[in-house]
Amino acid sequence: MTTLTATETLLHKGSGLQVVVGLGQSGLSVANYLTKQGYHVAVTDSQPTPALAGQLPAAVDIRQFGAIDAELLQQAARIIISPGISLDTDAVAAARRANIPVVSDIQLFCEACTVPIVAITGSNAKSTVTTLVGQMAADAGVNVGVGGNIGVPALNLLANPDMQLAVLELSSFQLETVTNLGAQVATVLNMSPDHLDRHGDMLGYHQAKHRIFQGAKSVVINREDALTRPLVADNLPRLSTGIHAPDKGHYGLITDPEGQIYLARGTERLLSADKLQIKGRHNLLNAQAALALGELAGLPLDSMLNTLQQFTGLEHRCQYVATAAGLDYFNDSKGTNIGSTMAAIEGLGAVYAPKDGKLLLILGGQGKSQQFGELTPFINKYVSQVLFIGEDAKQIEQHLRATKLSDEVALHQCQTLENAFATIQQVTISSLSQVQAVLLSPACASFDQFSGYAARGEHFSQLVNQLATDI
Ligand code: UMA
Ligand code: ADP
Repeated sequence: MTTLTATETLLHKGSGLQVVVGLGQSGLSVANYLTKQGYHVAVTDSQPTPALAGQLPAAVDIRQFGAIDAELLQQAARIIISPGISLDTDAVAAARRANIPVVSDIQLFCEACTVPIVAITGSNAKSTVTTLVGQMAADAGVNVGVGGNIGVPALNLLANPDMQLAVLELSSFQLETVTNLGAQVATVLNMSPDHLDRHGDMLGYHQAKHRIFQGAKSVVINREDALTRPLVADNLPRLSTGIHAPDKGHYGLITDPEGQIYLARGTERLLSADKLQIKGRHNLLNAQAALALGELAGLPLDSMLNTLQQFTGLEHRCQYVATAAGLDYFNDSKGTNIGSTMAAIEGLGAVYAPKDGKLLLILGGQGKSQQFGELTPFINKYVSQVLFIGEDAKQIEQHLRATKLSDEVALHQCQTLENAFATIQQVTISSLSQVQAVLLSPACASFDQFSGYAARGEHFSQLVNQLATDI
């Protein structure tokens, strides 16, 4: 971070009250950053005693907890809103009506960042691709900062004065208040319904995601998903990814006459798919996206291909847990929307189908206004048992029943993961059961029953491991 002159500090102090709304990880990073810059900072949060309040810098002298303080917001020169808080929240909406600017921590970051930014969003695969690009850069000897929605607030990256490249995972929540991000390379990896309860509809969600392209110097798009293409700035350098053989210079897949699949750039075969430790067609797309982003950020191809072969994937994403009583158990707790669950069913289903095996799928939690009937074709093809848990379980069952669900798929209401495990034992005991694998890929948020997807995945893995040791 550049050191401020006394004049700059004075200017910041005189530029009015900066109100931080929400004191989670990003709110704390903003309070730290702005107080160091000499701004007058206030913080407000709905919780009476936010857990991070004790870590606030002493210079933050206005702390309004227990409700988002509408009067405080009206006194703001600028509001910095946390991603988890909707712009429609009454106090925030009133401040916007009063023409008070509302930005996210990402806006402060891009205004202060002097190194190139690789900006990554999408409905799914953000963390996987962000981690891969970050690792590719580090392996190529670049001093890289990796942050954003992935769990490290972006502003914290500025503490590294030697950073040469910033790789940011960005959510639609973070992007909806960002203007002119100016990334070296930006991508929307894929688009499927998610967070519709917050954005209203697909259009609102799409508009928020596409703010990532504002001011971008180059872009990566997914040829199979028209919603990933920027609507403006058509003349920018762009690379594309896809499941078919690519045009010259672009990324794709080439299948040889023996059926062997290769990651390819134009006609050049880069790497045989079986050299990757991450599996499934969706991961071949993720690998391509990372290569394309890396290329546009100036990373060397050979080094990127080495990184790809070492990468074992992230926890809670189609992760094999154990085999118990002849069933393979997979934890895809990060499958929190229908797009990710489709990818998981298709990816794993294609592994068991040639062995006449079917999947048992555990679905449910908070449904975020999605249309679960879109899962039906995937369930009909690869799944014989669906177990429902969580708050929206009944509604999800209704959605599936309202579509052309095959009579061969059995549905069970279980409420909790514990009950689901009892049901698994009942329904798979028969020698007629075709189930060979159990997949937790809930297509829902977990907050009705867990502190987050990681806690849900860990609980699932504990239940599996208990089962494996009991047998
Ligand atoms: N709060 C209120 N009023 C409200 C809602 C929340 O005051 O109506 C307060 C809470 O009391 C809490 C604070 O806001 O004190 C939490 O803020 P936050 O929900 O924005 O969470 P942060 O801790 O700041 O974490 C955020 C991202 N969280 C969300 O977008 C929900 C983290 O992404 C991100 O890693 C972090 O910033 C650093 O950039 C998490 C996430 O779940 C992983 N993201 C969603 C997703 O991936 O689907 C978008
Ligand atoms: P995000 O950060 O966008 O949530 P993750 O990399 O954490 O993405 O993966 C989230 C979920 O999406 C996991 O269930 C994972 O298996 C699934 N997934 C990964 N890549 C893809 C893809 N290309 N398309 C659809 N789903 C995917």
